[in-house]
Amino acid sequence: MKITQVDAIPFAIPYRKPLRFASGEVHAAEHVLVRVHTDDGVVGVAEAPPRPFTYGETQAGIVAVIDSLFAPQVTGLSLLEREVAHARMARTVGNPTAKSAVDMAMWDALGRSLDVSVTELLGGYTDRMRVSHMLGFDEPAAMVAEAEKMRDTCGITTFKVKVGRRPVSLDTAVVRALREGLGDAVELYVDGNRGWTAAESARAMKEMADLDLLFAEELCPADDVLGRRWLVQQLDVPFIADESAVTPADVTREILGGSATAVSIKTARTGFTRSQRTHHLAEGLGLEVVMGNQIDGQIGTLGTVAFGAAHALTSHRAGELSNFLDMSDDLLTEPLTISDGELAVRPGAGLGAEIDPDKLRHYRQDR
Ligand code: MUC
Ligand code: MG
Repeated sequence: MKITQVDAIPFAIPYRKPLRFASGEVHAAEHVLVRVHTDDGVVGVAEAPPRPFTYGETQAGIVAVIDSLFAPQVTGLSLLEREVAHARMARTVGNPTAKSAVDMAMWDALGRSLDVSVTELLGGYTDRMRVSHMLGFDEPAAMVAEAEKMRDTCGITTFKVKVGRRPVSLDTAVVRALREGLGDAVELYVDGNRGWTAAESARAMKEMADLDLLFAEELCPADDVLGRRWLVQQLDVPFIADESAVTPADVTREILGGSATAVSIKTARTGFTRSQRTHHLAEGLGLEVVMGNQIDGQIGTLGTVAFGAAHALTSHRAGELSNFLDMSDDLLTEPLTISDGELAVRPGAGLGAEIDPDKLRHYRQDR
């Protein structure tokens, strides 16, 4: 189970339609496939999605930091020495999705070596999760039509609505149209990606007070320390810290400071090893957890559902597992499917991600 090689392969797959939100937009999945090879001939895989608008990483930067720093640091280690791998990678600040992809590929390789799934290795609580679908910026009618399509074709009944535009009525009108169009049976929550000020957020939440929202996420920047605390104290729904709470220390600071009351766990940025720490912290603090989406492809989504399904707390709420539906293709031999509003963990060893060699040849950008 010794690591002999780590590959970082850039690839690009266009989106059918761009996803737009307050901090940015995505037109193509320009991600990095990470492969960890062992001396037994096992290959673990994971996917790193560069999100410059959230973490400052780029596709070229992820390839470079893995090739030049992380690959040499983990080569020669056993798959069971993940703490050593993390201690070494931690010498480099930042680069959360690059570190996480190395971590998840190590877990995938470990699962394959032991012939057990990653979900079983992590906790084995269940084998599926309810799915929450993310609705990017558009006209109200188009966003309602997309939600109806997701409900009718995939059985999805939980929707995260991107907000954070100005004037706030642009977004509150969408949420109202969704509630009126889809009725009381669906769950709705909003994510501002720091687009509003605290005062705008408070006004918007008042306007939506009758719309039975489940959560509000990252409506204004955490750096507006007093404003955000003021906002969170007056809400009657949990306020999720997403991009403001990547590390357990960030979560502690946001929660104890009164600037958030729930947390989003994204395996794309904390892998499995560090997501475990956030999960345990959330359990200890009594926080709601939502398994978030870093606009993942199918390999990344397998990572999210593998972790989410592994524990009671992380599988309680619908997980954000459907962004890959907006991509025109993917790298897996067998595409993921969402039915009856659920996504199942792939049966079999590791994450169950089998890469189609023809697709990889077609979409990779390094040759
Ligand atoms: C989300 O939950 O915010 C958009 C930006 C980002 O960092 O993640 C996505 C989804
Ligand atoms: Mg978010």
